[in-house]
Amino acid sequence: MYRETPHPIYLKDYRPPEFLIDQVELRFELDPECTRVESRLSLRRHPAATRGDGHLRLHGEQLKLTQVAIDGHVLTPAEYRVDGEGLTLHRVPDRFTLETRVEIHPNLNTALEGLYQSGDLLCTQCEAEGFRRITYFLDRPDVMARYTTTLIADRTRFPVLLSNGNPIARAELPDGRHSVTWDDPFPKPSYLFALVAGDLSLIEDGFVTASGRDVKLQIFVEPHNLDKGDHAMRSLKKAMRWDEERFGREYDLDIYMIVAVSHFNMGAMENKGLNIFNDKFVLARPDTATDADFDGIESVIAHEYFHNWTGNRITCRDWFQLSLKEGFTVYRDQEFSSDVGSRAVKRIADVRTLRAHQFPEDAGPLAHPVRPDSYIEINNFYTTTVYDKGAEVVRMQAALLGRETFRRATDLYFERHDGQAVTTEDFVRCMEDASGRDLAQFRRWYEQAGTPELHIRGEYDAAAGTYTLSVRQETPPTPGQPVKPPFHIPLAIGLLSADGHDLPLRLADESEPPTPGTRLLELTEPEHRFTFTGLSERPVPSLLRGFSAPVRVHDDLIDADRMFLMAHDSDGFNRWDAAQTLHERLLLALTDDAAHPIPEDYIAACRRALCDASADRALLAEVLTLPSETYLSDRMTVVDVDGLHRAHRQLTRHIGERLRADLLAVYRANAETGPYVFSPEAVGRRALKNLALTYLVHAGDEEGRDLCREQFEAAHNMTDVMAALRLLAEPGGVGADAALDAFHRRWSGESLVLDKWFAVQAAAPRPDALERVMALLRHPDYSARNPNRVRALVSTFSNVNQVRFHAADGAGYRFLVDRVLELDPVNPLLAARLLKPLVRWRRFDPERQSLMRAELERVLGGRELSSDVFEVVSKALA
Ligand code: 0A1
Ligand code: ZN
Repeated sequence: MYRETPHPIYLKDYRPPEFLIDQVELRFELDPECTRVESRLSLRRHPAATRGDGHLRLHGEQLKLTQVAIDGHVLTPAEYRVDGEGLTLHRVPDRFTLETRVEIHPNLNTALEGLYQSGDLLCTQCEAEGFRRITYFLDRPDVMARYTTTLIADRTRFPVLLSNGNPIARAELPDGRHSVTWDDPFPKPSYLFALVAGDLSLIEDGFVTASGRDVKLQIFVEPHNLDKGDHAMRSLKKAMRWDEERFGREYDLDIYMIVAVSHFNMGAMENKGLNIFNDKFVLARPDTATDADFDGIESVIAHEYFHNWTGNRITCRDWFQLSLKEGFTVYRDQEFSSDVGSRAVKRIADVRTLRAHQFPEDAGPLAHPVRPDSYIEINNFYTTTVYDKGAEVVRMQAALLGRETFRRATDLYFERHDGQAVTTEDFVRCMEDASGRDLAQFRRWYEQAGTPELHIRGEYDAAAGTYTLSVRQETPPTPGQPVKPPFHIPLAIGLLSADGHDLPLRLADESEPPTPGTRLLELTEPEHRFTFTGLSERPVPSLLRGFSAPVRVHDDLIDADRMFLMAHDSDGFNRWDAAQTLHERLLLALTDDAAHPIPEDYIAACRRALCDASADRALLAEVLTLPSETYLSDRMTVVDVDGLHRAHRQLTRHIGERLRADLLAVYRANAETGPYVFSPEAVGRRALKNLALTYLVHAGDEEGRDLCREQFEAAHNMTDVMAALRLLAEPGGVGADAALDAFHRRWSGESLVLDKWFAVQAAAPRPDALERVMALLRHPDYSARNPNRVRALVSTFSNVNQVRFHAADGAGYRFLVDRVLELDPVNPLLAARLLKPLVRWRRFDPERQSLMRAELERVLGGRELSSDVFEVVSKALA
């Protein structure tokens, strides 16, 4: 909490640390009320450091220091100084041992950073700056040390004691306590430190690495969750094998541990050898978790595992380089999911996320480059830009280099930088050195914020047999970056013949006959013209295939072209994208004018897609899913909240009515028969079936409603149950309360399922949604201390239920700010994240703007704020 304006930290001020730490010995006497931490650090002056004032400053927050000694001599208070940010030691030798003793209070740690209590467990979260809440340290990622950690705790309450690396000693102590000592042979930054203590059950398996080493795999869960860890274990083994095959990366320790905890601010954390997970990304059983949950587990397990090389073995020099590990690791987990599932469907899901979250961020007051150049609170920079746009930036380099060269470049990166803390610049240099390419201009993707816009026009010259694409790029200004020189953009395209086949793409000056298919054009100038020759008919262009760059495209295609692409494009992603654009244009037209005609050929195209028996069902479900109201709102200059909601309903109902017979047939053809299987095929079937059900129920179809109730009651699996419950909870849903009550009774002991119960009510756009949400705040199962529960209720309402959150009277805004103010002293990271939907305030009509703005000002006024919340609100209002 601060009183004065907090200061930003700038990349340009980066200096190497004055001291390095080689060895860390930690000893914890664990107790929820008061834990004693003794640390012994071997420090030496950095050989390259400029000689400063001779003092050493260590980070430390909320620590009670009881003793400090240098080389065995206990210091007097005159020899050091403690303030709110750390410990300063006056005039220290060039090489010495520092011993400190502190006390901390895990049970009072509601921020969930540092050492905290989650249920009956004790666990840590140190990224980004949590380690300084455990002991005094140089808590920055470019200080890499070897750790030996001894944990001492009551044997009955805390039978399992875990930390990074390998266990090297155990002892039973006479006072009912026991101790375990862990040694991590790999030097690591403090943000990768972890410990866990508690009564945990174990799921154990093994993995033999490519070079024949045995690795013990352990997943620790609370005893009642022992039957929900199999999918996580399967996913882990798949990820380990894939990383060997695709990136040549082997696991390096003898043991790999995952612990599932119920109180966690984010998804999971890649601590060396001891990943700590939000239990939402570990626990799954077909009756408790949906296909989306199974998917999420597979990719988060993979993500954390992949961090062992991209993050841990090679880490970030400073937090401005966060995307070095996050962008690359997201790219790796996306590629993993594409390889084990369907590439097009995965790409669609990732682009949906990017467009729904990253594009708005990049166009709003919190826009920042993939490698930011300043921050107030680093917790606010775990953003979709750093993660998802960062992954796109890696993906573009992979595309520019080509598969084999990119693999050589990543091999070089792993070899050159193993054991180091490096920068995104080091990464790009490896791409250059392995390929011989000049990526000077490409580096702007790391430096410039904002989403480039491509304006593309096509011109067919029948006489010459040529087709010319004119491409112009421009990038709107973002805070602090008014003018942007052009980006280096890989633009993948294809040209389709009238019968729907890929044509050869031969540029005017080329002699080699190219093979038909996709071609990668490179944009470097503000404008380009590409002329393709040898075309005897006007082709239909398929632009930005596979979403080859994170840009917005404005083209001159007509609806008939899009329907053609929707039916014929060899690029699955672009088939989907053509459909999305059609849906979007129609929805926006209906928003402006409810009487806008819904074209027959559009309905026919939807029917064709629905009945395409040969296509991947998951892809069809994506093609036929309308863009969300939140996404559509980003496509309007001034968001028309009510108009969008009405148009969305209107089109959904219309499709449901017009395609009724086909929808019923598709529903029946894809009905669940045997036991639940998590396979791309089965997931696709459920997705298409539940989409069909959604259209039918929205159309008020009696048969559809019966099927919905039957599906809810049959309770084959949580995917189907939730799909049905979501529809029952809609406005006008008959028997909603009975269904919700039954669901609650059935699942009262399962926290993650109860989150779904809260979320489904928060998302339902009933007129009384806010009242229900407010009543749920008082429900005995609600807890502001559990981030998953807060997200289920509060974030779902404010992010998903657009029409009710943005109610014209401003009650939704008031509700959200009340929650933020309540939560800020408890968990600032979470409070700052909750604020996100208000940051877009300038996109709304004047009345809503002033209501949203007033609420943001209410946050700023009055009481003390965390730096997390302060940064978001002050930037939102700037
Ligand atoms: N590095 C983790 C994400 C993470 C970041 C911060 C946390 O606590 C403040 C926790 C997790 C990942 O990318 O998976
Ligand atoms: Zn990550």
